[in-house]
Amino acid sequence: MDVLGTRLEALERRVGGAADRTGAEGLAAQVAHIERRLSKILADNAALALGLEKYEKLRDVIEGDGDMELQRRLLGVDAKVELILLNEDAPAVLSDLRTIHDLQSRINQPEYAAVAGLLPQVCGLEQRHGGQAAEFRQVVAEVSSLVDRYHAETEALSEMFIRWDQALTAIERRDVAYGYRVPKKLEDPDYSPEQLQNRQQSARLVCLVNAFRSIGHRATDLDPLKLQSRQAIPELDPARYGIVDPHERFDVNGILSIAADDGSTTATAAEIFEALSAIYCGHVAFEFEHIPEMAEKKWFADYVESTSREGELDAAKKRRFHELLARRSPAAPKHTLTITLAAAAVFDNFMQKKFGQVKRYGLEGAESAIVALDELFSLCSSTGISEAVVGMPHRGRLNILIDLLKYPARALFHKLQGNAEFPGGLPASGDVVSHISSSSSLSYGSEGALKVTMLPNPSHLEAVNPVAMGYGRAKQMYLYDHNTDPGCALGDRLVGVQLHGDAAFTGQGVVMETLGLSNLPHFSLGGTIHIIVNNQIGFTTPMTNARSTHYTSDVGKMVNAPVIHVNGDYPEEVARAIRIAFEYRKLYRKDVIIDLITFRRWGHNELDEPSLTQPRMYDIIRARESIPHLYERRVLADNVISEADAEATRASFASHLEGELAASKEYVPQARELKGKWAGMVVSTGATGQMDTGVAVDTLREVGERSVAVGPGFKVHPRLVKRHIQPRLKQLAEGTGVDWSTAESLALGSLLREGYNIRLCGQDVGRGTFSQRHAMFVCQDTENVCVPLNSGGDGHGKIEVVNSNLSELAVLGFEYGVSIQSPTTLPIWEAQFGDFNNTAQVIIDTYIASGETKWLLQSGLVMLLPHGYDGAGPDHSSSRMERFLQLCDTPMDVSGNNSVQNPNMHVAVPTTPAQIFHLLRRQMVRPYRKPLVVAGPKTILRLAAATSTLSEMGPGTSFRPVLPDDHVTSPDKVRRVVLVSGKLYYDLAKARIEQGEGAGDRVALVRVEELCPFPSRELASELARFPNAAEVVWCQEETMNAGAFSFVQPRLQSILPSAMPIHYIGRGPLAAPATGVASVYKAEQADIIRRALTCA
Ligand SMILES: Cc1ncc(C[n+]2csc(CCOP(=O)(O)OP(=O)(O)O)c2C)c(N)n1
Ligand SMILES: [Mg+2]
Repeated sequence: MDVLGTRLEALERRVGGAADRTGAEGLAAQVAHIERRLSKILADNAALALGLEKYEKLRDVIEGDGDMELQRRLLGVDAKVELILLNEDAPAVLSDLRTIHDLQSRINQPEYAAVAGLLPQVCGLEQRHGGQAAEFRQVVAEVSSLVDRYHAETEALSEMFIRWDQALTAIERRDVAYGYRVPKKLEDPDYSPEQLQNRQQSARLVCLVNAFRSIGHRATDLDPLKLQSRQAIPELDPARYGIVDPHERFDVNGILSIAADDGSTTATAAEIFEALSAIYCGHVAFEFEHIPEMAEKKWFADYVESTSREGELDAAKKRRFHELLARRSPAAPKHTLTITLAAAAVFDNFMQKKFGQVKRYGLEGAESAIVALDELFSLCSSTGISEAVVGMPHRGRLNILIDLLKYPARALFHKLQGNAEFPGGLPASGDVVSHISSSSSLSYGSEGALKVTMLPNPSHLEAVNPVAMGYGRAKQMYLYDHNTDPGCALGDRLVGVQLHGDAAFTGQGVVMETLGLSNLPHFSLGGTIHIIVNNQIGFTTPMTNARSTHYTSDVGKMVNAPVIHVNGDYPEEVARAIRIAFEYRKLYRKDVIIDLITFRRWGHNELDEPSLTQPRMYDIIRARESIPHLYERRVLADNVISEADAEATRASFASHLEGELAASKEYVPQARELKGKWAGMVVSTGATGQMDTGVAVDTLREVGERSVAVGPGFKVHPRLVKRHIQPRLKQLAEGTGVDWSTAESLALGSLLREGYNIRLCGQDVGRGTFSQRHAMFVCQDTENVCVPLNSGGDGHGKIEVVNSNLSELAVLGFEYGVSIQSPTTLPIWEAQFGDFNNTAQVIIDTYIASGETKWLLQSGLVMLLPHGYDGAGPDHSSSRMERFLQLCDTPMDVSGNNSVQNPNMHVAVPTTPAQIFHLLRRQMVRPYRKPLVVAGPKTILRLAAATSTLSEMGPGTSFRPVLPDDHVTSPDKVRRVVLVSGKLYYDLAKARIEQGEGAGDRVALVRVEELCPFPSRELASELARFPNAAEVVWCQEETMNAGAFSFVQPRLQSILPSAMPIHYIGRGPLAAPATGVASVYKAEQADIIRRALTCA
């Protein structure tokens, strides 16, 4: 065969092959395949129901177009993917789709259609002209070029489909339940081939640059006290890498981002060394080499190198870098810094003079922290962020509140004069000034306003961290749910800010736990900016004793957060550190840490004498100039301001403070307004009594059926179909035998139906520790997750089912943060076993139990704590309800007027499914929010005797704090009333039946289902049913020093006739909650039951 013939054959093969792969038919087949997969995702993912509607509408429009069948289908696919994108941040898929559209429409162009028709013509020409005709050559050339283009484009199309397919598979495999948000993922930029070649050729320089990037921070000037001296680091010596001639020229392209003004990338060894020292060993230092992602590391190095500060290189380069810096993020004008710092100094002096005996935990020595925040807030407002949520400790809090957050100084002075921070008549005890919170709207020039919320904090350092995260997340979810921009990614609108003390950051475990939440899908905020106000001391503890790590910030490396150390003496550098951190977070939506190295001018507080323990450190501190003065000298020298300006700034602020002090005498505190999302809520008085929390039975059936319904193609595990779904449907159909898990899902589903949102969080809560809940199903084919309760549609709330990481302290703090943010979200935290709540004790004591009393902040948080003695040993038996009861502020005497109680939290021990149904609903239906602690069930989750009917949850029903003994037919015969809480009731009831008539008739078993508030009226009326009862027994399976006994006894006594004794029947006192010996457990349990039922 001649050459042309061979070529023709090859052309034909290529056309055929390309058409097979991705020609019109192949394309249609692939589209159909992807359509099917998307339909499945849509059907499986109830959260997308809303979007589905939008898609249907869109399809109607496209269908009107008729003949463009393939395009219509592609558009349909596109719409579906966009729906996923509403919940799934996967812009790469969308951009692929756009490319597919482009390619596809080009393939549909007539020139491609002609390809097939041309080929026979070509063959005919060959036959007719024997391969000689010029016309023939021309046609072959045309066809050849067309086929080449077709081939190239179909190849690209084919690649698109592969990538797209992979992206879809990734989406399908993820937990796509409501609330899941994929962290922002960026392309991995690699070096160009030329850069790689340059790196190979200049390997010596690569080594030197790497050394500066990874350990340059050890050779920096970071310490304002110069206690830590600069170290000579051998690895930073160019000679070590064979770079000995300072004049040797290198091309830095792909090695170091210090291009000259004219774009030239060559520099001498000396210039490079100078640049590296300036960038990496100045007053700012970086740690980013530990970041595992190559792209992030590369970005970080490029950014800090190319935006390196003025004065480090020659004038031309300075101009270039200044321009770059200003373009990326406007530099803080010098005079702004001066005013802020001067204000801080004035405030501190003023406070010292007027309130010399007050512990302010002032910022002196770390004034740059204000600059840091100011720069951060101004960057936020210039980049579309509308909310900042700040968690911070005592240090400098008052300065920041007054100087930056517009907290009214008169309110502070009023409080400092010994007055309350809230109006009289409110159920609040207040808090110290170093825990004050605020919410203010800041505006920076013409940029949008930024709302800054500083949360109240307890004394327990760092405990606020997870609370601030939870609060921010709840706000963020609200912004998303009400956002019309589907492309809105995590962190676009809200930034988390945490300030830390150096000693606390290294010492407190909650820091590690909270950092551990930062990149988890249901917890992430899209990056928190951490600022460690590192004054190199914690109370009297020097850093050598405060941490085992080299840097204060080292714990941040557990989440691979980059760290920027900065010398607090240089406010402009501090602002630069913030800009870098801000840019990093903006791009990668992850946490970043600024280690702001400062000092503490006074003692731990202003009344302490620091020289008792740190005489040499304080010699240095006393001898040195303050940061505001230092900086003022610098800007005066630069002629940025005049001395008169500086004085005027100070005088004006001082006179403002004097005015505020005068106004504080007349200041009348305002109550925290229940507005916005809290509008309609009231401050509880305890007078609401029991509310109707029942729901129409038909509605319950509908909700119950929905709670186990999955889309077509979603393969639920057969065991669950048999043991969970079918029994639930049967219970709903029959209206009886409703078990715990069903009742719980009816409560949740009915609340969702009423528009409330729910966050159900804890370890393995989706399935449930005892494999009882199954709020989420996992497809056995794809591992896709489905939360059936989210398929409610318009007007329904959403449930975010959060299988948390193995943390209690941070996770509970997080959920508390959610609870104080939104009254329309029901946050439920479940401990794996009840006893694990004790690792979160700080959150319970300082927030849940006392938050409303201290700060008038309401919380509707529910804690579900599996509890009950079943021989599981000392730890898993008890949720330690005694500790919660001890924290309750309900009175000991609950007779008469005291029977109306308004305690700080509610503690319940429900024993029937209907009871948990009502408890959960009550949390939302009532017009105020109170924490609810539930000592929950384990063995009775599946106990036939512990089931309910649907009618017990129907209209007109409510939670019953006392369940009367309905089995007693002759109340007159009752000689002993046994009061009991929890599952022990079922053991007693069973044994009583076994005893038969006689002994059994003489004992009534009354269940106390809510311990706090103590149900005095309900109990009194139940006790009154037994006129011949001679004694009341409190029976519990917990040990005598635990359980509810010590809480119940005085309160019960206050409603009983004084002659009526209260007997205790239960285990004796024991240091451990329960025995670990099975036979001992059994004997004890039998003995308790025998004694409780034995009466004269
Ligand atoms: C959990 C906890 N433990 C102990 C304390 C007591 N305490 C209050 S401040 C402080 C020192 C804090 O040092 P650092 O974190 O460096 O902050 P700084 O006061 O130096 O700004 C200590 C030990 C506390 N408030 N919280
Ligand atoms: Mg400190």
